[in-house]
Order: sequence, then C-alpha cells, then structure tokens
Amino acid sequence: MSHDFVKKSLTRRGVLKGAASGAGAAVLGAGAARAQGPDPLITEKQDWATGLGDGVDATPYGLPIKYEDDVVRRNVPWLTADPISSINFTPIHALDGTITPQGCAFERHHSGAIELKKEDYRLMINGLVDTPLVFSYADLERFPRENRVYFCECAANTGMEWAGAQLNGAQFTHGMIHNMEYTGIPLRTLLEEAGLAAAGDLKDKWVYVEGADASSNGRSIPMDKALDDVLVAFKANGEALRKEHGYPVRLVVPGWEGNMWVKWLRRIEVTEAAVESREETSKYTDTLADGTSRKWTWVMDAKSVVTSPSPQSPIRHGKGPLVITGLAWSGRGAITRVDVSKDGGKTWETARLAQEGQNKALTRFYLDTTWDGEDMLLQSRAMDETGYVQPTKHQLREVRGENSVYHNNCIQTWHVKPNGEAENVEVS
Ligand SMILES: Nc1nc2c(c(=O)[nH]1)N[C@H]1C(S)=C(S)[C@@H](COP(=O)(O)O)O[C@H]1N2
Ligand SMILES: [Mo]
Repeated sequence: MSHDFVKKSLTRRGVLKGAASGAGAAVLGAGAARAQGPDPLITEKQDWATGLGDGVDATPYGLPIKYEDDVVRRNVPWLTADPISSINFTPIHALDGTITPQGCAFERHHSGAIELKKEDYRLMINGLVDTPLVFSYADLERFPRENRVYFCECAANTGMEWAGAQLNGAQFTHGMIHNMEYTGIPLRTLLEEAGLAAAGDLKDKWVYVEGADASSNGRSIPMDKALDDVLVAFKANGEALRKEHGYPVRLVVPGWEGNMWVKWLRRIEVTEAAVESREETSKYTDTLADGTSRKWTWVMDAKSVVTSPSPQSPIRHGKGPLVITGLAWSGRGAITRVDVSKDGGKTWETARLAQEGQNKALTRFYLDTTWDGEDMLLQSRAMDETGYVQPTKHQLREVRGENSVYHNNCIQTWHVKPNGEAENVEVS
C-alpha cells in the first residue's frame, strides 16, 4: 500500500469535490487535499469523454458493470456434500445501505431451486378451515397487498464459529442474511378467506406450511404468529422473486429463522398441533451445554457485524479519516443502538444509525472515525427495542456450550492490522 497512491487518490477527491469550498479539505484532514502535481485524469482528455457509450438497448435487463464482478455470492464447498442441498453467502462486505439486491442474496435449498411457472402455480389451504381453498397465482393478485422490508437470516448463519474463529470474511461468517422489500398478502387475509371458525379456539392451533420442491421443507408455525405479520409474498425489491428465492410465491416470516420462510409455497394446513417435521426436530434444534436440546427457537435474536473494514474489505488507505460500517438486526423489533469497539470490547463508542431502526429489518450503522494505523480489535454490539443486548461469544457459550450450530448471535471480532488487513479472531 504505497503512500503515494493514497495522496494521489485523495487529491483527486479533493479536486472533484471542490477543495475550493473548503468542505472537502475539512473531511480529508489538513494537507490531504493539496495538489500533488498534474493528474492525467484531470489534465488529459479521456476515451469515455470523446467516444460514444452503449445504446439504451445494450442491456434490456442490466447486470452490474464488469468492474464490480467480485460482488457475488460465494459458497464454502466443504460445508455441504454437494451444491444441491447447499448454501451460498451474500457479499455483505461489499454492499452498503440495507437492501440486498436479489442477484447476490444468499440461497439455501434442500433439494435444489425449482422452476415453477406462474400458470402452474397452486396454493392450497386445508385442514381446520371452513372451506378448503386452492388459489392460482392470478387469484392471489386480486387480494389487497402490502409492502414491507424484512431481513431473512438462516439459523445456521455464523454457525461455523462456535468452537473458534473459522472463516475469514464477513460474507462467510455472517452472509446467510438478506433484506428485501416484499410485496405480498398478509397470511391472515388468506386464512380468513378460508374461514377459521372450524378451527375453534385459535389459541393453540398451528399452520403447517410446505413448499413445492422435493424437500417440501415443511414447518409448523403457531397461529398467533401466522395471524400477526406473516406475508405470502410474490415480489421482492419491486420485481418478481428470483427462482432461487421461491418464484413465484414464498412465505415471509418476519424476525423468525430463515428455514420457516418456505419457498415455492404450495400448501398451508391449519392443524391441531405442530407437525414436528424433520426441519423442526432433528434440524434447527439447538444443542445445549448439558447435551439436551432446546426446541423451537424461532426468533432471531439481536445481532450485528462490522462489514468494513473486514477480512475481505481491508483498509486500503493510510492514516486519517476512516469509515467503519456494518449491519445490525433483531427478530424482536427495531434496533435502537449499535456500539463499536476498537479494543476488543474494553471501550465502546456509539455508532450513527443511517436511519432509525426498522421493525425486523437490517439497520446500517457508521462510525466516522480517525485511524492512526494502530492495531484494532473491531467489534460491534447491537441493542434492540426490548432492551436486549447482543452477547459476547463467552456469554453465549455459558448458556449454549460449544456443540451448538444454530442461533449464534455473538459479538464478532476482526483484528485490523497496521497494514490495513483484517482477520477473523476471537478475544477472551
Ligand atoms: N421450499 C423450500 N423452502 C425453503 C428452503 C428449501 O430448501 N425449500 N430452505 C429454507 C432455508 S433453510 C432458508 S435459510 C431460507 C433461505 O431463503 P433464500 O434461499 O431465499 O435465501 O429458505 C427456506 N425455505
Ligand atoms: Mo436455513
């Protein structure tokens, strides 16, 4: 990392952003915006300013420019036996804001992503309802719909980190998460259409939801959640769901573990009791320190991670202004505060939330700070509207032992070195 380059790039910024106004200089620090000699990007005519660009029809559906082709989903081949029943990870280290573009939002499927046409789509509601119903996609489009932003986190996110620091990158340690604006119909609306009187007292009733793929990924959801904020969604970020996210219709179960967000949703059965399917017994159950298993931990507790700097997003500039940024979320509601530590949790500074925390959605935080090239043990700690504080790894292990996989929401540490590189570490 040459100091020359640093000065050069800052010079360019200073010139373009108007060093004359003084504002740029104030941000960059005294001297940083001073000219370092002629910059060909400023003094010479460039190709892009003299020739013509692409016509409007070159990319009827656009992809990111080629210079961004490293901002992609990645998998960890050794994690699963094959790529069909597998997982890949959102490049959270390279994104900003809160909305995850569908094209790089993590995928998790148990029997592969299926191709299901809207015309072939059917959704059945049966079981303890007055009138069992079957909806086509066109039927669903005629119900009043809502737009809501939610995060979806796989319960296995950060699951490899229980025993010690494992994977070197926020994408791999925390990338089983995405955050999208869903368009959908409240599940309550469809259940009421089928009539719930036949179910009697709803207090102890359940809905069993399953997908059209071979795995079916069946899950039981208690009725109070089903009637609360669950959506039957058919659009994400304004456009149709991608195949891999459940086209044409998926379930959105705000704040609860990703496994319950059934894709290619085909059936909703109102039941007397939980079905106790594979996905809610032998899988997605937490092994505790004493060897017993804790079942049904649906809610994703408050969690956060610094996305930059991080192992895949090292500091590429010298001393001076540094933007530390990351994501925070809680399945219990809104994030109210995020603290950042540079010394492994000894001292904390309160970060700036880009926007007030939203209900069960990602919150972006920033710490606009100064870096003097010192070693940092970077951490972030989230708090939510219930007063819950994200635990340290040590605190979590006291309750859960070391044999857990799911629901690891502990504080993450990155060791940022004087050369700007960062590494996944654990502090005691
Ligand atoms: N039908 C079906 N739904 C499914 C799955 C599946 O394999 N089949 N995987 C589940 C799991 S474990 C997770 S974490 C989320 C992931 O959603 P995504 O692939 O859109 O990221 O979908 C859930 N819904
Ligand atoms: Mo999952």
